[in-house]
Amino acid sequence: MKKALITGVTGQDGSYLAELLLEKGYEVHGIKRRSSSFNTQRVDHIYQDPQTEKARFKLHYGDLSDSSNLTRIISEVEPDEVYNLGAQSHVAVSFESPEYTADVDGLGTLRMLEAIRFLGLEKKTRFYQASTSELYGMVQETPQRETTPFYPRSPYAVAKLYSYWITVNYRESYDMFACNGILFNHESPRRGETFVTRKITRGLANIAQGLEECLYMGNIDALRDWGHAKDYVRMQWMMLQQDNPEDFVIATGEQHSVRQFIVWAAAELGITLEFRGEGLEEVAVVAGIYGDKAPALQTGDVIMQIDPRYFRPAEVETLLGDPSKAKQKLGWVPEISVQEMCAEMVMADLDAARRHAVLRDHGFDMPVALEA
Ligand code: NDP
Ligand code: GDR
Repeated sequence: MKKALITGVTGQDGSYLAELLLEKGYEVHGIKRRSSSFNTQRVDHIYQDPQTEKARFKLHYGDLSDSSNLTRIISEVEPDEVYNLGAQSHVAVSFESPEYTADVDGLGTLRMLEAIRFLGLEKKTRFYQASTSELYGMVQETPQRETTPFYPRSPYAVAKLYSYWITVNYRESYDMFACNGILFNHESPRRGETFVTRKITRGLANIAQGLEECLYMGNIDALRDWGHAKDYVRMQWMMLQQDNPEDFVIATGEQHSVRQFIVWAAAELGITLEFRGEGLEEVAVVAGIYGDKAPALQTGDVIMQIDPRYFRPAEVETLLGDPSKAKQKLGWVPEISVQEMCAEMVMADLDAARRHAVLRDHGFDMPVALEA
């Protein structure tokens, strides 16, 4: 039985990847951080009682800032495959916590690679690094491919640039099977609530049910190449099954604006929108309502405003990936379209909002977390 170790197992990708590897018969080990509240919601459904002899899903406490902890876990598990998905993954937050982000997203990768080497596992353990389209930042070529020069635009992206190159360096220096997946944005109902797609689907679902009044957004003209996380974790696994380690761009090859995503999400709720005003004064107004998914709204309601708090000190305006290499060499093609993904996310958030609304209507005060 193959053994895999996933850092960031409690995150969006970690949870889908753990599911995929369990389905494939792996023994899956994950590193979770200690937190004062439960932080395993995304993997609770695959939790297995460690007392059970046959348990194939095992969690270890750990942190990418702690070398001795990582070395101990890797020495205990002796994994065939390591997926380094753990990170402070929010670009805007990286401007607020640049040093922590550099430590975890940059040096954390070095700690993992060095632990593998130090333990003499460099010929056994294959390593996947969660690299990112943010490396392209101020884009030098469109669409972006494996050979496009990098120009990072945030502390997050600069830290990930270090991780990209240290992964290449360990491959070249020690003949390790180490690969970078340069993944463009990918989303799902499990996406963190403060990333733009989830903020939109959750915010609009709450507004439709009368739990929130207005969505406050930053740069809605940003352009992204969005795919579904399920498709992208499949590719993470495929990259470690090749004969030789290589880096791959993973993207859909389609680009849309944040504004377009707002329109799609609203349409899933039966709301048509009209954008009025310009720049910081721009708002989205309800132009029509059909169906029964937005009982709290009326024509003319303002449901989105621009808030300069959500602008970043340096923005990545446009990203569009060219996944040709992944298609040609690995036969990978994304199966879920961005519109299907948006619909799935809206429906999941609408379900949650309806549950909240029922509790509210029966006198149970259940505050909805609003800070995004
Ligand atoms: P999430 O933010 O959903 O998950 C990040 C995971 O990393 C969580 O499990 C988190 O733990 C964990 N983590 C955070 N800090 C530490 C730390 N100090 N030590 C150990 N673990 C830590 O991210 P995604 O699942 O979306 O992304 C996975 C990886 O892929 C990340 O590295 C991200 O930067 C990268 N990436 C993501 C893309 C995307 O569009 N989703 C695109 C390209 C790259 P906790 O749950 O406790 O917070
Ligand atoms: P990104 O994702 O920065 O691309 O990083 P995010 O969803 O945060 O932003 C995408 C774009 O939307 C604009 N935007 C807003 N973003 C947020 N979060 N909140 C807002 O209110 C808002 N308004 C507009 C942003 O300015 C940006 O242009 C994600 C993360 O998953 C990284 O870890 C990963 O490496 C990259 O995708 C690829």
